[in-house]
Amino acid sequence: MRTDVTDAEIDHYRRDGYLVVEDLLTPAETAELKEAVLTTAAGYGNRRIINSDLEMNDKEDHYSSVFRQRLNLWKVNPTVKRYMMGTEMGRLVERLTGVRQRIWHDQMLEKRAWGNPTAWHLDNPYWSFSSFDAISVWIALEDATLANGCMWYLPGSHRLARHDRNVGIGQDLGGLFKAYPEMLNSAQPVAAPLRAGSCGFHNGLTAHGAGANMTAGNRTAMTCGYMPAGSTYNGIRNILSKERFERLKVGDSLDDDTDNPLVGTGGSVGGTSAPGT
Ligand SMILES: O=C(O)CCC(=O)C(=O)O
Ligand SMILES: [Fe+2]
Repeated sequence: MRTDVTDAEIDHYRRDGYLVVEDLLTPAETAELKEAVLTTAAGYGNRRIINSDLEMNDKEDHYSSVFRQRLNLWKVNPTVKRYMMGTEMGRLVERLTGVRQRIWHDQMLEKRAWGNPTAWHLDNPYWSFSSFDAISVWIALEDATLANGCMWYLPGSHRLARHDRNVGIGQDLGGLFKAYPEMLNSAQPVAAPLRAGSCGFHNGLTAHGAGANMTAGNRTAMTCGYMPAGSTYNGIRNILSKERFERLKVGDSLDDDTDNPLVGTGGSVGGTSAPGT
C-alpha cells in the first residue's frame, strides 16, 4: 500500500478538492481487501448497517438501484480495519488535509449491473459535523470505467460549497446545480476511471457523482469518510446510534474512541506496528 503522497499531490488535492492515486494497493492487497469486503458484506443480509439500532435496509427504490450500500465493515472485519484506518491510510489522509482524522464511517458501494447513476452531491452535509477538512477515499475493488459508473469530480467546487446546502442522491442527476448555480460553469467535471487497487480522495465539500452502470458486471468500491479530530456535533443524526443521538447536544465533541477512533490506530497493512520496529 502506498504510504505517502508527494507535495505536488497534496497541492492538487487542496486546489481541486480531489486527487487520484494510481495503484494505492498492490494486486495482492486489492484481492485481500476485496475478499474481506465481500465476505463481510454478505453477512449483512439486506441490512445496510449492522451492530446498530438504526433501521436501514434495502428497499425496492431508486436509491437501492444506485448502489448496494453496506456501512461500518471496519467494526466487524479486522482486515477492512487495517486498510481503512491503519497507519498507512492515517498518514495519507493526514498529509492531504494537514489535520488528524477520525473514522466517520466506511461503506462498500456496489453499483450492480444496470445500476442507476449516482446524482451529484456533497458528502459532509449528510454528516453529524461540519468541517472544511473532511476527506473521503474511494478505492476501486474492480476496474471502474466510464461504462460501469466511475466517479466524477467537479474541480474547485469545495470552495463554492456550503454545509447547509445539499441535495439528496435522488433521481435528479444534476439537482445539486439548482442549489449551486454558481458551480454550473465553474469548471469542467473530471471523470476518474480507476484500475482495481487505485483510488480517489475527495474533500467532504467537493461535488461528485458517478455514471450509470451500462454493463452486466458489478462496479464495487470500498469507501470511507473521515472526520477531523476535534469536530463537534452539528445536530444532524446521520448514523449516530439512538443512545448517542439522545445524549449529544450541538457543540459537543464527537471525539469518541469506540465509534470514531483516530485513523492510524487500526494496525498496519504492511504488518509492522511502526516504521523501524
Ligand atoms: O460510488 C458511488 O457511486 C458514489 C460514491 C460517493 O458518493 C462517495 O464515495 O462519496
Ligand atoms: Fe459521496
